[in-house]
Amino acid sequence: MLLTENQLDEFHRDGFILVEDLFDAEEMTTALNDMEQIFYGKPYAAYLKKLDETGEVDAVEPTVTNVVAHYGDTEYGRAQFPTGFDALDRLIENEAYLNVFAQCLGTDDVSYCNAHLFMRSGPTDERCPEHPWQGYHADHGTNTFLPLSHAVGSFDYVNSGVYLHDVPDDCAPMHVIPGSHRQAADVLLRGGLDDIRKVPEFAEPIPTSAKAGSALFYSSYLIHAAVPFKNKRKQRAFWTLSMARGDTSRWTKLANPWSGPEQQFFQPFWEKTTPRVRTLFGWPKVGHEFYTETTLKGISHRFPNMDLSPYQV
Ligand SMILES: O=C(O)CCC(=O)C(=O)O
Ligand SMILES: [Fe+2]
Repeated sequence: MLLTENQLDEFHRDGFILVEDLFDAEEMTTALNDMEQIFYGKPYAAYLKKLDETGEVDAVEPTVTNVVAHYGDTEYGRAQFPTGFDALDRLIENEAYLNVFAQCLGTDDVSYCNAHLFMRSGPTDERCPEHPWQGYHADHGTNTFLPLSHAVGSFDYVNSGVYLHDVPDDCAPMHVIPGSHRQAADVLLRGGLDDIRKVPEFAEPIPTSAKAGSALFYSSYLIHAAVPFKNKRKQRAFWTLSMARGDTSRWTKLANPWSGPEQQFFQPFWEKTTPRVRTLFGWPKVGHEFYTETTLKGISHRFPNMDLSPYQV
C-alpha cells in the first residue's frame, strides 16, 4: 500500500496524516494484550477490577534507570524497543507501514531514531496540562540537538503512532495544529508556546481520533499536545516509531541500538527481523558489496541465529 498523491499533499500541507487499515485487527489485539502485560502485569480489565475493588491502583509510567537515554522500563517489562514481545516488535516489519514512512520522508534511505510503547492510562494519567491552551510543543528535541528550521522535508524527521485499539474522542486523542510544522521555528523563537491563544497564526487544534490498525504520521516540527481523558476508565496504547532521512542520520537519532547495554536486546531482534528492517539501523542493503564470504562468516559468528541466505553472494 502507498499513500495517494492527495494524501501525500495533505501530509506536506498539514504536517501529519492519519492512515487507516495499515495493520489488521487481530494483530492489534495480540499486540495490545502484550502491551498490557508490560504495563500492568495483567490485562487492563483485571487492573480496572482491582481499582474498583480497592479504590486504588499504582501508576504505570515506565521509569528511566539506564544511563542511555531511552523510555525505560515498567515494573513488568521493557517499554523501549525492542521489547522482546514479537507481536509488538514485529510491527516494524509491516511493508505497507514502511512504504508510507518512506513516502512521508521522501526517500527510501530511511534511518531508525527511536521506538517505544506509549501508554496513557486513564485512572492515573497525569500527562496533560490544566488548560486546553497549554502543553503545546514539538517533539523534535527527542532525537536531535539541532533547533527547528524552515527546512521542512529535510531537517525535520517523522514520528508515528500505531493505534492498537480504537481511540475515539473520549480516549485522549493527541491534538495537533494543522500546518504548524511550517510555523513552529518562528513561533518558538518569538517566545514560546505557553498559551496558543497568543499565536494568532495557528489553526484550531484537532483531535487525532482513529480506529484500531490506523497509524498517525507527523513531522517532528508539528505542534501538538496531550488532552485529558473524558472517560478516565479508558487507556490509550500506542506503539510509536520515529525515523529520519539517511542523510540526516548522523545528527538525528538516539544512539541506544549500538550501545553496550542495548545490544542484548538488539542482537536477538536483528537476528530475527527482515533485511529491510535491518537497513533502518544502518545495515547495508541486500546486494551491497559489503557482503562477501568473509563478512558473512564474521556476521554469523556475532549473530549466530541470523538467516544470512538473502545476503549470500
Ligand atoms: O499523549 C499525547 O496525546 C501527546 C503526548 C506528547 O505529546 C508527548 O509525550 O510528547
Ligand atoms: Fe509530544
